[in-house]
Amino acid sequence: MKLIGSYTSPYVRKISVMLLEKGIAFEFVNATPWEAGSQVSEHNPLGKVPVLIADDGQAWFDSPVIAQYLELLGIAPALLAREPAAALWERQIEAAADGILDAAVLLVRERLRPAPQQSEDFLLRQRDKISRGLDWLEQNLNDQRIAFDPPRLGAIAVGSAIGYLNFRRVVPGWCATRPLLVRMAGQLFQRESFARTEPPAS
Ligand SMILES: N[C@@H](CCC(=O)N[C@@H](CS)C(=O)NCC(=O)O)C(=O)O
Repeated sequence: MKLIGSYTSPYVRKISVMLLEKGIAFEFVNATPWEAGSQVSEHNPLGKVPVLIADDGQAWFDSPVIAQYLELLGIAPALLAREPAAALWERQIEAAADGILDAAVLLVRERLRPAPQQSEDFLLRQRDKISRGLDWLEQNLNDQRIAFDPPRLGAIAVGSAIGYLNFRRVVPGWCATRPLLVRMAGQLFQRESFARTEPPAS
């Protein structure tokens, strides 16, 4: 099995953590989708990472589909509940974490543009999505609706999202009012799977 991606991508991290938690051996193929001539679009027409190349040669994207594929292999531990409604809720948490990431990645890309070309409205819109998404996660942690010890898919997605917010300093101070998320992230980051997939210092 091959995972094509970059070490700084939080979506790739989510899949790497899943593979490590399940003890599935894989080859990591480092590819930066933003570079001209990147091989990523040969496997994913959308030109995005992660892409998983299964042992039968099938290329799978994007990360929620890859997550589902890995679960279908039936390798323990299961990271989605067997019960359909509980599994759907797990996917909802994943969608919230991925949505926070979508906004964070857009915000980071916008900030790379020359200052006069950056749109304050656009930046504000993304910050609002991140902030509301984090509040939603905090509330659901408070309601004990997010399992993270041991983590399942939702918690793995949340850990990957928080790791990216910290890594890119997207919304400094996010932790000041969200103690449950801070505690959850602290606990997740102690796991070997998260320690081994930390984004490189840049
Ligand atoms: N929804 C996709 C998002 C993946 C994504 O946006 N990956 C970024 C890297 S963090 C990427 O490859 N961007 C390249 C591009 O948008 O052209 C997933 O969950 O896999």
